[in-house]
Amino acid sequence: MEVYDKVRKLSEVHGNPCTSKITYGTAGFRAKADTLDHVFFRMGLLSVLRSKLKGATIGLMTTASHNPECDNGVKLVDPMGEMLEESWEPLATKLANATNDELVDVLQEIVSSQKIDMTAQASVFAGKDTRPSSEALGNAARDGVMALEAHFTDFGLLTTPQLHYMVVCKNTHGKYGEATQSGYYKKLSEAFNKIVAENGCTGDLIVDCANGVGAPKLKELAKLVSSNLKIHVVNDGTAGKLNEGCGADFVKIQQRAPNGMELGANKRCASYDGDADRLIYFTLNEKEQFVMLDGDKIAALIASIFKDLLKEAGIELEVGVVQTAYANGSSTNYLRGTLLIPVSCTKTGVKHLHHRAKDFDIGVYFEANGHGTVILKPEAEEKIRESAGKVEGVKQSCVSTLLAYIDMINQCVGDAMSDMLVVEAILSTKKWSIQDWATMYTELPNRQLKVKVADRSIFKTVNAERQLTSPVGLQEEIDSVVSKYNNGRSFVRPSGTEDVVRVYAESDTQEHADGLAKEVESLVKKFSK
Ligand code: NG1
Ligand code: ZN
Repeated sequence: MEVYDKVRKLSEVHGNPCTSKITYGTAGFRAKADTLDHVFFRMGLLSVLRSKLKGATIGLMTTASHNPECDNGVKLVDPMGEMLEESWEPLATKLANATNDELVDVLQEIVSSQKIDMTAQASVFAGKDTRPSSEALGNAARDGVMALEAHFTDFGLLTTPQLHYMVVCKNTHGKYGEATQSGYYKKLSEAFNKIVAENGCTGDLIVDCANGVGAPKLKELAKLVSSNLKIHVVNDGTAGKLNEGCGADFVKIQQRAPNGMELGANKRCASYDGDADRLIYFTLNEKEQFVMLDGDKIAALIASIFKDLLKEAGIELEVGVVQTAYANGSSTNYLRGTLLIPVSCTKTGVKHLHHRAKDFDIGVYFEANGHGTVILKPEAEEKIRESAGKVEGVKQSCVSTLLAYIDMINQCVGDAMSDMLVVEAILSTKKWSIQDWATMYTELPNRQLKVKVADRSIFKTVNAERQLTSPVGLQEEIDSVVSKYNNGRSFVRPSGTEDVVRVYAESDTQEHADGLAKEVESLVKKFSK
């Protein structure tokens, strides 16, 4: 049977009910799970076209990250572990929304506009999170891949960053590592153990896995680092619901501990999100107050260790940090003013941060919500590797520590497990408690709100999403409200993943940050009518 006939036949099984339009956004497609069957089938098809075009393996991840359990989503991973190239997002949207009758025409249109050789080989790697709907949706994607007669490798349950890792390992023919789960755990744990064994056991760490896929995966990793770090997994999916009252997003937004966790002064606690690509730390201080260490603080910790190690090793490379507008103002000031590290600001969405981080020899990028990693220019990595054979003594040990950090980092994408080991290793080398880390700088109190509006597309932003150009007149009113607050800063942007407008506000006290957020929320409502 001709492949397009196969597509037609299977598209009857995975038909588009044409009840709503869906858009490929920052996090791929995300919606209620029971509306997505045809979308998954079609993303299976699209991943094959992309694979044929690139002559490389493409990743397909089934997850809706921190969204509620009833949602699901799909995103494609490009050959070097990056998010799907932006120019393909409209193609994905068009294919997902085509009627059943239009499907093959749209597919052929993509083949001809992208000049895809349909006789080329194709391979797709798939992974999924623990949502009840993930299995069936993953199978719909598999049907799409099979319809176009491509090679399909199903890894089953994986964290999002693990899938990115597998794709890169495969496409670099093992140079980045072995494309297996055991290869992943081995690479990370060996690097961690190497650094930490010299400094002694770092004690206990309690990790809330959001009742998601991070739980079984972290339990595997924990076994391999147990002599140097005691990891206790809570919210492991055996009792609670995914992302309900737990997980990195809950902790960050609610600014409080997740369910199922007992805090204590100086006790190290952390939360992952539902697909384990975000990481947030928290603890209680001596006054029993909740203290959160978010993506900004993780970035500051990692950037500082890289800067120190490079200096001690006598290697000249520039370390820079990339943030978004959600970064706390104190973190930006601390990085620039105290650590003397350059900071760039981009639009929300990791693909923007990842791209900008390439401007630096060593680019540390994190969203405040705990999603981020470190990337090195190949020349920078080479320079560090080369210096290993040329220096001695303390310098030599700094270079070998740097190389261990490089092995521990998942350069493909933000990775909660990898970032967590990096943080733990740094605390161990610096002999810092979580409280020492927390006092690197003090955050300005802040508040994030979601506002439901009739049409969020009327909100248009510029200047890395820090200012609005539409609705006309709203920005001026926000500016005027902000000017009344000490250290006030606030901005408004439409969410790319939820049907809401987000308001962010910070000021000198929590009361003021809350007040500013409320005032801006009222303005948003006023201009949405
Ligand atoms: P939106 O919904 O566009 O704000 C959220 C996060 C992003 C990013 C994406 C993808 C915030 C404020 N926004 O995007 O940083 O992580 O989800 O999951 O945290
Ligand atoms: Zn996530």
